Amino acid sequence: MASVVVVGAQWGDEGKGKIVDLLTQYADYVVRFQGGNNAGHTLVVDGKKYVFHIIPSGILYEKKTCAIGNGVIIDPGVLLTEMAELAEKGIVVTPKQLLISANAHLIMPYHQRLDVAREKTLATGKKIGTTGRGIGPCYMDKIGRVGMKVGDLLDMALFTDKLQAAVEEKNFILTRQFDAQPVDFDKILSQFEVYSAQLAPFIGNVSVELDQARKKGKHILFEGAQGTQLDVDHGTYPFVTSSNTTAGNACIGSGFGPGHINEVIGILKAYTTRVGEGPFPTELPEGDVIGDALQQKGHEYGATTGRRRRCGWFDAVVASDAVRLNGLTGFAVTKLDVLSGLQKIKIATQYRVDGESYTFMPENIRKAQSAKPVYEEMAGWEVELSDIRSYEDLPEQAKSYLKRVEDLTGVAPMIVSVGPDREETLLLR
Ligand code: 2SA
Ligand code: GDP
Ligand code: MG
Repeated sequence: MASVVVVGAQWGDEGKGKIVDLLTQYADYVVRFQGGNNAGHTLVVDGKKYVFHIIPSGILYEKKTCAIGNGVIIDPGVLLTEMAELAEKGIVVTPKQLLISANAHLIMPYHQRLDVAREKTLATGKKIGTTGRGIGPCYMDKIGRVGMKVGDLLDMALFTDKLQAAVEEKNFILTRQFDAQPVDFDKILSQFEVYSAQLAPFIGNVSVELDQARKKGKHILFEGAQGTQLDVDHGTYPFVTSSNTTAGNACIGSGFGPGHINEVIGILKAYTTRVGEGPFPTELPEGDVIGDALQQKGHEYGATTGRRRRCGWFDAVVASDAVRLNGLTGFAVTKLDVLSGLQKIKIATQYRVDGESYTFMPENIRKAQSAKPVYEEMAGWEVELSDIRSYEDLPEQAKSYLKRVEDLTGVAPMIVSVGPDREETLLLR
């Protein structure tokens, strides 16, 4: 296995959590490298469901180490709640099992307040549809060099000093620019003193740890969050998240050298979903019979916010973007079971925009918003797939569908998922 990166190939929620959990059996380390608790990664093991927002999806394996890299932003309250919920289920997360980078940034209460306040002021059509978890404002502070770091929790004099300046500035913006409530310095400080005591044993140097592990021949799995089209540089900007969701960031966001990555797996839903605002060329809008059927059969609701996910046909333009931007070496195709029962299945092979053909997502947001997909149609299949465990047993039409995805993107599926449970999986290589 060596070093493997797993990323979302579409707009997130492709089933990364499930596939990372599955692959963890071959790994020694599972590492988150970007995003924060905007992510919602769902795992189902023996019928039991777990949703992780900030803890890596490898945590269910007692003998593996999970790491949260420098590229992640952490809301300590959410992290501690997630740990407490796991403890209630009998899984006690120890510092041996979870290492948090001192260089990761902290999502502060004012970040969340700013996120919500900014969204409120944006007009319809301009709203991003964020998760309201403070992601954008936190990354703004990081890039603006005024962020609060996890490592600051180990030096409360430094923390207090930085917090004072931050609260002063943020309260000015909250009250003057957004007409929102200010935050309370003393309250934040006392809350973070508690977090400091609780999290201190988990804080360390992820980059050094991973390098030592690599030299000992350990296997490292990098777990992406969100998806390729939500990448702040390469996605449908400004309708993106505020981090790089593509595979290159596995290295930057953990301090692991690019020369040591061996494989990049793209998680690809057999149809497309998007939650939040922004372009979605193959969308079957709410009210469309097939779109609604996919939404219901696929239980397409946000794993963090509970929002209804928009659904649409498979988009080979989006999948090909993911192949190029991530250097994908394989796909894990998920939720193939959701397509059962459709007489015809459509695949978008290119877009038409202002009389021109596009085989990649147009960079111009107006063009991306007006892109009209060109479809080809394939035969569907009736049989339900969730009990199937080998590729050979799939209906011929499902095999043709997978083959067509491979031909259109140049990358072969290596895993096919036919249900949420760890067991409901076909390994192709
Ligand atoms: P943010 O909060 O600043 O990152 O939002 C910016 C855009 O990024 C989208 N985004 C997501 N898209 C899919 N899944 C995500 N995680 C949750 C899930 C989402 C949920 O697993 O379902 O519960 O709603 C995720 N996180 C961020 C977001 O919708 C905005 O379009
Ligand atoms: P992630 O953010 O990429 O980890 O994905 P989410 O957890 O947000 O959303 C994926 C949803 O699909 C979860 O509810 C999973 O349990 C579920 N899921 C994953 N793979 C499959 C599959 O092959 N079939 C079905 N029916 N559900 C799946
Ligand atoms: Mg998700």
